[in-house]
Amino acid sequence: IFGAIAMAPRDPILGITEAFNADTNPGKINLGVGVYYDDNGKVPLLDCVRRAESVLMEQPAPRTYLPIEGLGAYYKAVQELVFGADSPVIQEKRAITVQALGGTGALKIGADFLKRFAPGSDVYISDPSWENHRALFESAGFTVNNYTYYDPATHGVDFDGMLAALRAMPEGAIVVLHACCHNPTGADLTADQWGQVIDAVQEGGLIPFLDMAYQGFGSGILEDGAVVRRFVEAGGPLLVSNSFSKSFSLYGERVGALSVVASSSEEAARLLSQLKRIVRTNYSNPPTHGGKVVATVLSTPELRQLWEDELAGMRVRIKQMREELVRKLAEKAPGKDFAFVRQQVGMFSYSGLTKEQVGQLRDESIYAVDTGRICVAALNSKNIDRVVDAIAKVL
Ligand code: PLP
Ligand code: TYF
Repeated sequence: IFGAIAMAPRDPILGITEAFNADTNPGKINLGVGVYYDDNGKVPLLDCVRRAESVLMEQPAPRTYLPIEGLGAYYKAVQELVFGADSPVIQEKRAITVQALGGTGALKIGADFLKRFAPGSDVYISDPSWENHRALFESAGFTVNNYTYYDPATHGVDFDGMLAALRAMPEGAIVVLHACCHNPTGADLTADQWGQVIDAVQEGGLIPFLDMAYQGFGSGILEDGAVVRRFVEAGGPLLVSNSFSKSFSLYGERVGALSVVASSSEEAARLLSQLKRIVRTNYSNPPTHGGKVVATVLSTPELRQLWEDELAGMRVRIKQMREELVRKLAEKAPGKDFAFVRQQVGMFSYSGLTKEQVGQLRDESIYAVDTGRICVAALNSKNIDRVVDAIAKVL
């Protein structure tokens, strides 16, 4: 019965890591996967996480099942982070949040929920978007379309094109928007452009699904979350997936959440009951450790401050690497303008390198995505010169 099953395609990004791991060159550099590395090229274990874990170790607790929707202290802390502590949707009990298996798990619960209650809608994702968005919504049963987003000529957003695409979407369409730090391009909307997007979503009767995997990596925790609050103020249905994989450097613990905003507390209770049904039939209830760590950090003032400082440290280091990359490339590859890298935000940059050039970099054991996406957060003071020299050579 399994004899005719074909080999599935590899994940293009995680496949790069496989190739990187197999490379025996000690000088190899992985700019492929979206993971934050510190200046020593290591994935950090944040101090706030280490300290929260020792607090938890001092109070060993039995591992019973968590509630289906997750740890109460966790989803409450997530709501305050995502919507703002003084948000009316929290006070009015119109926001519901379920703990999820990372941002991916949150998207999947949201996708299954929408397929059940908006089965005729199509999903629209940015062109380009995170590789997994399309596959994930398709596997939930949706037809997935692209909306215009990136303009290779400016290395920024084709905003007129995006707005036209939003206005052409049928009523009830589900539009997936990157709340901040767009993956893969690094090109974000301005505050004014967000206002126009919100208007178009409202006027078109679209269902916005904000994916926030990088809160705190752009301009700050509050600044990056501002778009969520603006959507809330505008009213209407809203889904938000968020992830702590990057902001807590807790990739393997799978900590994220899905939040849904309802029009009343009574509607919220019904939505929560349906989300719980989806969770129950998928994995029953989420794991404890990551949720406890994040809840402990977010609800302990001292650890919370430490987290905010450590997150700011990651954000600032990425910005420094952008500056360095632009400055060094201007020296080594004069005549090629990389100033746009400074305008891009978050972990990634669409560098403009072609597939052939990415292939040539790989011959030097420098790994990037075929689309030219590089993870700026994988650059450091020790490897940047080698990267710059190699890019200058392939240009
Ligand atoms: N959404 C976007 C835009 C991402 O870049 C990522 C990357 O990791 C995710 C969701 C998934 O997050 P997680 O690793 O927490 O599942
Ligand atoms: O875009 C990235 O590199 C990160 C990590 O299937 C990632 O979001 C990549 C692919 C994938 C899961 C995570």
